[in-house]
Amino acid sequence: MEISSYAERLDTAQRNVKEISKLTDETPLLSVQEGYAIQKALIVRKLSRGELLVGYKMGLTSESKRKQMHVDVPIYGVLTDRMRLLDGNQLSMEERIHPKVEPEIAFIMGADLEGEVSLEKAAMAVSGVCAALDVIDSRYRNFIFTLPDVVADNCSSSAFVLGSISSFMGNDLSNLTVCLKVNGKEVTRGNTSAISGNPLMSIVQLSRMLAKENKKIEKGSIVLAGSATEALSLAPGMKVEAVIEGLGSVSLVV
Ligand code: OOG
Ligand code: MG
Repeated sequence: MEISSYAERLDTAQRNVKEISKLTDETPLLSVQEGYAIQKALIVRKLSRGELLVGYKMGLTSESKRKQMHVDVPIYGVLTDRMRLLDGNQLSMEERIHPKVEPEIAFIMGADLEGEVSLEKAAMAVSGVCAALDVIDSRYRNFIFTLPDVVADNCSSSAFVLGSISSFMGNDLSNLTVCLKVNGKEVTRGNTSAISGNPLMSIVQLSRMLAKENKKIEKGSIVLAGSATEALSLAPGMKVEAVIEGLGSVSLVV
C-alpha cells in the first residue's frame, strides 16, 4: 500500500471531478492512522500548488451524521484558502462530483491551543464565532466510505462559507437552534447540543487529536465544529442559507 499513490489518486479525482472506488475496496485493512497519513500527503500536494492552510474541520461530531454515514468516531480534515467562498457567493457544480451542504458553527482561534484541554480552556482560546456552511463532496462513488477512506479524503471537504464573525465572550453555544433553508424554505432543523453536547467540544477533540502528532491549533485558525444535522444534496438553482440562533446567517447560491 502506497500512501503517496493513494493521495495522488484522491487529488486527481478531485481535480478531474471523477469519482473513484474507495481505498478499502483495494486495501481492506487500511487503518485510520494510514488514512491520516494519506490525508497529510494530499494536503502537501495542495500546499505545493500554493494553497494556504487556514484551519480545520471536525466531522462526524454528531450522532445524526455518524448514522447517515455509518461511521462512529469524530475525525478532522484541513481547510485551505482555496476552499473558502464569500458569504452569498456562487458555488460551482462543475468542479464538484455530488456536493452536499451542512449548516455549521465556525470558530476563530484567538490563541494557540495545545494538548488535552478543558471546555473552559478551549473557550478561552476562541476569539470569534459565526454561522457557516460546510460543502462536502466525497471523492468516492455514491458517497460511500469507511472511516479510513473518509479520513484519507480530507473528511470530504470541498468548500466552506463563513457568516459575519461575532466576538466570542464565552457565551453558551450548547443549545442553539440550527436551521437550513433552501430558496427561503426551511428543510432541516437541529440543535447545537447534538454536536457532542457543545460545539466547543469539537475544539477539545481537535486539540487532542493534533497533540498526538505533536501539533497545535494555531492562533488565527478557522475551526468548523461539524454538523448537527444530516447533509443535504445540492442542485443547481438552490439558494442555501444556514441560520443559527444568536449567530445570524450565511448563504451560498448553487
Ligand atoms: C464526512 C464529513 C462529515 C460533518 O460535519 O460531520 C462532516 C462526510 O459525511 O462525508 O463534515
Ligand atoms: Mg461538516
